[in-house]
Amino acid sequence: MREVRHNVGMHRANFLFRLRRHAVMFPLALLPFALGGGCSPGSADNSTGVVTSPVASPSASAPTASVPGPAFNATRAFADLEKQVAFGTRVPGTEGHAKTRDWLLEELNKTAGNAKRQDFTYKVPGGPTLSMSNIVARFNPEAKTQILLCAHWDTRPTADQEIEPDKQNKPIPGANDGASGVAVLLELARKFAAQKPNVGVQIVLFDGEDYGPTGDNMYLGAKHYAKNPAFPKPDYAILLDMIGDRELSFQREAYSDMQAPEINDKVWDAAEALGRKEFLSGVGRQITDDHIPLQEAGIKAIDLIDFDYAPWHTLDDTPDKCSPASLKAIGDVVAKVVYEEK
Ligand code: 1BN
Ligand code: ZN
Repeated sequence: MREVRHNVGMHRANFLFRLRRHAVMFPLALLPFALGGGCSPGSADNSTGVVTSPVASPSASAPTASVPGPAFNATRAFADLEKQVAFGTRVPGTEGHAKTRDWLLEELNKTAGNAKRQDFTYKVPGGPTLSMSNIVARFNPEAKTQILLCAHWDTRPTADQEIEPDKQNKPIPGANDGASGVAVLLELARKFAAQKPNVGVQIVLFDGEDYGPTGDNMYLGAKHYAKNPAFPKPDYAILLDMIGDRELSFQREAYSDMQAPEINDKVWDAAEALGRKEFLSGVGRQITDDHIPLQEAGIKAIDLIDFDYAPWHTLDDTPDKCSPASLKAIGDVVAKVVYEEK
């Protein structure tokens, strides 16, 4: 069994040790709830307002070949990834952080129309008190079924996986680790605004996920949200983290599969129906992430994460390591799950 918890000393060579392609079984009792530690372009039928995106389905077991709703615009999503990186590093207390926060609020207001900042502070042990903000917005508040979609928007202050000591204290660009999940959610919000799903969608962009250096000072926005939810308890939550890798492929995250296997099933079934080969069978590593505080608050929560990413927590986590196709793979699968809920 492999567990991935934050470890400043974890060497990149160690990180690159790839065991993740193998399925691993985890006994439920071992769930550690302690936080210390090829799609063609879409076609539009303007008479009905319904737009579908045909998807190539190479798998023989792929009966469904369309994604409900307007086409996921991968070019626009990737531009949103690049825009976040262009703001600079999104470390709490920096100019890039404040500018990105304001832009996220503005962008989500264009689609949901009700975006809000959920401000909170975090006192760094022996250091300053930092101002942080989760950004929240929702679609269909009146719907009975509610789904929470989330990602973190902050970036790590220290490139602790760099080999050269001089680089280890510098902040990471966070193209994949930070900007990718947010980019997908901003584009999904445009879809939901253009064609309403049957269910309610709560979008929460968490701050302070990657502050660190250890688990005690990470997942800060998710911990705050779990104690101070802006919206009623959702039926389930899907977290997107590090899903922009241009070589995207990942298994079910292990803690997700222990606490909410049926939600993983929904996602992997949608991926299979779309012929999405990025979604591998089997269960991978245990990764502590923003879904854990949600799980601890009693919300069924899964993390879609491709942790097999060589530039993780280095200065090389830049847009060229990511791709529009990867954002679309995730966006299409999550859209299918959301639009097919009743
Ligand atoms: C994900 C992206 N995480 C940090 N940046 C959470 C994590 C923490 C993943 C420790 C692996 C180890
Ligand atoms: Zn990180």
